[in-house]
Amino acid sequence: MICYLGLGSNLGNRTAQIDEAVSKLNDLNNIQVLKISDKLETKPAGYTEQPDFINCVLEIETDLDPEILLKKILRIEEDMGRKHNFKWGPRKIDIDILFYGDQVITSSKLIIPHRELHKRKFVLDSLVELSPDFVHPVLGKTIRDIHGDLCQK
Ligand code: PH2
Ligand code: MG
Ligand code: MG
Repeated sequence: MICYLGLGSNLGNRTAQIDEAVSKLNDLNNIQVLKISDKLETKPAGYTEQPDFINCVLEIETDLDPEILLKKILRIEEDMGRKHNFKWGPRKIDIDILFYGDQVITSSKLIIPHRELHKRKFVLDSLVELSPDFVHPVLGKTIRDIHGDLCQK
């Protein structure tokens, strides 16, 4: 399955932590990192009283089920010293599943596609670089069009 992951960091050595997360993901047996977007420095969205982020998006190939993929991701976030203090607060590393192929998943643990991605320029700027023709399975629009809509607002 082709999946897209959003990575972000706004505490500590942000770029090094993004790189470390990419290699930890790629080191897992069932994940191959296929593409890495440019790393962008971005202003915090949502809760704005926190440092700027470094963000990027990965395209990966995996045969892990979404719940297992999530467990592996949470394990990497924990290993890298992320403290789950408060929603949308500062963090050393955040790894979000943006898309899991064209699957739509709404469980108590997992919502895919990521709920906020179509509103977040920092995600769409990187997604459009990797995969402009990818169709959002809920909105039925390409990343190019969603990005274009957001930039016009
Ligand atoms: N993540 C958030 C909240 N706000 N803003 C930016 N620029 N980048 C992020 O990764 C980010 C954010 C919650 O996960
Ligand atoms: Mg996030
Ligand atoms: Mg997260």
